[in-house]
Amino acid sequence: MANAQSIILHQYERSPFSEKIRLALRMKNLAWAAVDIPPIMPKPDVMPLTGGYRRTPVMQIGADVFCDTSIMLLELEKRFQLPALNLPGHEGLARMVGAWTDGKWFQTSVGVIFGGIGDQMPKEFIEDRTKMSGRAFDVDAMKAAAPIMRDQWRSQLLWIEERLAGGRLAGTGDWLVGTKPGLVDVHVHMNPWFVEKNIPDFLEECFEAAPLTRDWYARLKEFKGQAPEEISGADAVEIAHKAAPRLKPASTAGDLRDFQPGDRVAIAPDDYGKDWVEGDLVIANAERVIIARQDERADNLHIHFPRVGYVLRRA
Ligand SMILES: N[C@@H](CCC(=O)N[C@@H](CS)C(=O)NCC(=O)O)C(=O)O
Repeated sequence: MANAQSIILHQYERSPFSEKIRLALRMKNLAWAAVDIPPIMPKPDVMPLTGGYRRTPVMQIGADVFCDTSIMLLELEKRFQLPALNLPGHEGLARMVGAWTDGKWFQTSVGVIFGGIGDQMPKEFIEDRTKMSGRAFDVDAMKAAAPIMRDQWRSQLLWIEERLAGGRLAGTGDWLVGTKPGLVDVHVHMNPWFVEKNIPDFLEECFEAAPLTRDWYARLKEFKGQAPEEISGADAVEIAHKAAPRLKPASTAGDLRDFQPGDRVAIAPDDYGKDWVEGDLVIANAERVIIARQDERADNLHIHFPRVGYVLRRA
């Protein structure tokens, strides 16, 4: 039974960012619990845990809540060191690659996919994504741009082919960095997976020009991992309620903006889904921000965000 030590992933099947974490969990062969959450608002059993952050996935361990896949990967590597994904050669580079896979390449995938199947999406989904991004989720415009997006998408896939060919030529291994798969592979896997789930023929067409990438992608599928324990959102909130956040000395040492522990602050993504989460600052450093919050249902929580990609301000 899931408890205060369990990794709980609040996610849904078709979410590519959730798949990124699921792949990391499979590669690390970790036990985990899954809460199936709605792909659109409202998310009544997520909000008590995140204080307003609405994006998917959210990871929870007891009363510690992790918003954004980049902080989730960091935490998984810290808490569960073996087998490591932050292998020699991946340090730093993984996050640089992640900024591209989660940013530009992901936006290209969105263009390709919704330019292809956007008119099958329910009205509620389109309204939700318009609200989340702050601009029209314009399926007709995406349809018109789809041919351009497709060539942009394949060109980015060919960067992977080039990397794999380089590794092969140098004899340094057939993963993106070296002889074992690690965090860089985890980041890159997400976009081909997202396309495969929605328009598999297009992925196959791109693989024709990228045979090493096809092979690399197939090898990543061989990680079977563990099937998650399915739990309800209400159970997850209850687990948080019964747990306490992991003790960490409050610190803002070296902060460039002079934030102090205990400051009342608010934090939000800088790109989309810009919902402010308010709380008391516990830690702010170059890597992460932790804020403490109290919720009626979940009680005391520490909510973790990466520093990059999030705006921190005094509330
Ligand atoms: N930078 C975020 C991006 C997450 C993201 O964009 N997730 C998509 C789904 S895969 C999302 O939140 N869509 C709206 C929703 O699920 O409510 C992360 O790495 O976690």
